[in-house]
Amino acid sequence: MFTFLLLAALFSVSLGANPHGYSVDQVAGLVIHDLDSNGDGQVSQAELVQELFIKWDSNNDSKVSHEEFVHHWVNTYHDHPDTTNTFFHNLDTDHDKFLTMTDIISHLPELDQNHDNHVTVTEFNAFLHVMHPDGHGHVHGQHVSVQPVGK
Ligand SMILES: *[C@@H]1O[C@H](CO)[C@@H](O)[C@H](O)[C@H]1NC(C)=O
Ligand SMILES: [Ca+2]
Ligand SMILES: [Ca+2]
Ligand SMILES: [Ca+2]
Repeated sequence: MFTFLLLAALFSVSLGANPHGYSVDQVAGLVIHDLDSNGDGQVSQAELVQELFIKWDSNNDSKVSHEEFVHHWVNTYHDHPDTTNTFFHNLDTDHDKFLTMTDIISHLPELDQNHDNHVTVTEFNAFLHVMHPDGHGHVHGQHVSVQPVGK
């Protein structure tokens, strides 16, 4: 049993997979549940902004730093720190090491594919599969290309 656990731990570290064994689909469900403050099963832009820039912003500078993001994501969703680093890098479209409204706006076409100002579980799931290294949508060493809105 111990050997099995040790091997399982080594295996998951080498793959950068979630140490608790959560799949990307499961994490997407957990994230939506946390972001959906009014419980209608969808995440509005207001709910997304409130969660990120109030709850995840430990030093209250209205930006989510790399450290704030990794700390919150790893603690809440039990993801591997290396995987989370890559995920943050993919989310940080302008590569300033902060998640700001600029990054969120650039992801909106993918997050909210039918443009109704809400992100459904299905939409978030698809988004996470593109952005998250365990979703197999990311080729190592390449950035996922996203077209910013209004530029
Ligand atoms: C940030 O704001 C929250 C809520 O207003 C407060 O509890 C917390 O102490 C603040 N943190 C810092 C570092 O200012
Ligand atoms: Ca909601
Ligand atoms: Ca901050
Ligand atoms: Ca940024």
